[in-house]
Amino acid sequence: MNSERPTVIVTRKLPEVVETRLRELFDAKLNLEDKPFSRDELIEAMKTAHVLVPTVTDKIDRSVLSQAGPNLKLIAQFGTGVDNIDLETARNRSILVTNTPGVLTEDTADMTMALILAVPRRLAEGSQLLKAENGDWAGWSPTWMLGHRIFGKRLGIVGMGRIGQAVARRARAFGLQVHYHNRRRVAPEVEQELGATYWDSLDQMLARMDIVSVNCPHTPATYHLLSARRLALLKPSAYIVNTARGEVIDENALARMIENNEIAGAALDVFEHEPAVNPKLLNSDNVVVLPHMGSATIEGRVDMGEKVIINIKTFLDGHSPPDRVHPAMF
Ligand code: 8YV
Repeated sequence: MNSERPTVIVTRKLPEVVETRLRELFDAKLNLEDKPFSRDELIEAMKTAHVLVPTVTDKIDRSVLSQAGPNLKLIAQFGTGVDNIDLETARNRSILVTNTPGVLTEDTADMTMALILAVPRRLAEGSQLLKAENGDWAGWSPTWMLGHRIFGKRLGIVGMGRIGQAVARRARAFGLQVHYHNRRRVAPEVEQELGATYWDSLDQMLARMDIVSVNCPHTPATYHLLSARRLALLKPSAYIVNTARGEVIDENALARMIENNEIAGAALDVFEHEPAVNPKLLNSDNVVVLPHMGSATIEGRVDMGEKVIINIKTFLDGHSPPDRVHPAMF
């Protein structure tokens, strides 16, 4: 170990340009094979690092944090969501937590829009069918593969933060009517720009939407926000899209509703017990599933890495890092 430079332990493989820079700046311990850390490996890293760079797949709970060594002063999360970290315990142990907000907003909103289109217009089904025909497609028919129109439908956005607003902007261009529920109503000029209607009552909004998009963070307050009771308020013709966190939806309840045709479909990029996915969701034609790809662009991942580096660098230089996470915000 180079004792002059702080030890920065990175739990997953990052884009090469990010790893190169981390190596230049710090005594960086990288995970070139990208094998997820076991709990013991994570604890070992917490004991030796000055800075830990974890991501969504690392569960940094109270008991892991309680074994952190005296050197660990910063957890610089590679990602915006920090629901894998016990923020209260980190604060009590004077360990600062930073994240990477902003740089993955547009990519995640693009993926959300793609999923809003995917199920009503049967994108995945059509592609699968054609590939299965293996060149023997019988040809077009006026009544084959009919889906549902997007234009003019009501989209209910749950969580009108950066990503929710970026989704609303796209949805408007597709002729969707934008509705939203948020802890706080957004500024009137933002509502006006987005043509968005605010619903104080999530229950009432859910009951009236054609498509619901989940775009809020997972926090203790949003865990199972879309509970079995709330999901039952949806119209049987409604679709649900989730690019936020699986835990916001009661996944078992949703899977049951899909199985019983109590909802028209779902498009899910995230799951409650990742990497496990409820098999009922995998076996349904009207569910599109993606393996947590919302921010998966090379540009986005490089920008996230750059943010991680800036957060570490400013902190180690004795300044306040730009993306500090305050437990009260979550
Ligand atoms: C990332 C995300 O892929 O940043 C987030 O919160 O959900 C994703 O877009 C991943 O979670 C990085 O931690």
